[in-house]
Amino acid sequence: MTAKQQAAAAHAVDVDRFAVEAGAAALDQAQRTASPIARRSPTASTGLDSAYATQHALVARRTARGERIVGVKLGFTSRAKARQMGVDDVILGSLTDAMRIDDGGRYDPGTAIHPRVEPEIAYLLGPDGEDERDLAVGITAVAPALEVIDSRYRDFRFSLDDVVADNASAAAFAIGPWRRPAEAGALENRAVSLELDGRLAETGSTAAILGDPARAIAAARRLARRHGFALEPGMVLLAGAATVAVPLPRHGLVEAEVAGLGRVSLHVHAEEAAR
Ligand code: OOG
Ligand code: MG
Repeated sequence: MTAKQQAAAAHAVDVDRFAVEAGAAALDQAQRTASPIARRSPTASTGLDSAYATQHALVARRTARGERIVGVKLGFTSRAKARQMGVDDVILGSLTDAMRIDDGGRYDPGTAIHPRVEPEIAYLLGPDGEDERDLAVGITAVAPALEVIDSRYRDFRFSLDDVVADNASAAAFAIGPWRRPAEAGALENRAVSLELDGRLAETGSTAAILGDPARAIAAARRLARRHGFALEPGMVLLAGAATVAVPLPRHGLVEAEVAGLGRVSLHVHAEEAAR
């Protein structure tokens, strides 16, 4: 069995497949047409198991179209973010190659409904480690990152189940230069800034991410085991936002800096001809 099949087998949960597929189809359509939908109907099967099953079915639609899963993202590892969105639990979503923007590359906001951006830390996963007391175990590199999130729900409002089903609002991400963990040093309290066209939009600290972003690694492994994600060496882990998310402008330069780690940027530019 591949790691992926193992994760799926270990994770066979009893959910209403009809509700799961219907939810995934609606979210998929909302993302592809950049048109928001109402939150999941009150008659949809609810609960975290059903929400993760819906997310997996949603991502399976993308992989069936040729996208490849290249990593995972954590959501709500920062209290400020959780408070901003009115939820109180850490969640996991999948990242695909189609969501990846090169550092300094272009993002077309016209592909999203109401995109927001947030500064993050990215980890590159190595083989799973044995010693869980070592927070950074199984990590081969670390980098500053930008995440673009876009809820497929109207007004960017959702419950925890809703946002899990919606693949944790994942839309796009850019990763700055990778550094070896030993070279990067301890990351538990580094200044983080988010700039829009050179103007400071948000400042924060990596401490906002679970007190130390290295804790995100164990959190991701735990959620992955519990909810049927396969984590493989070479995958990216976005540890979660270090500040609240800010609305993405229609045009301009977005940059994040993590003190002593580096910078990452993306250019927001609408593809007028395509709209
Ligand atoms: C969910 C995604 C949260 C983070 O870094 O906390 C997230 C949302 O806020 O829509 O990506
Ligand atoms: Mg995020």
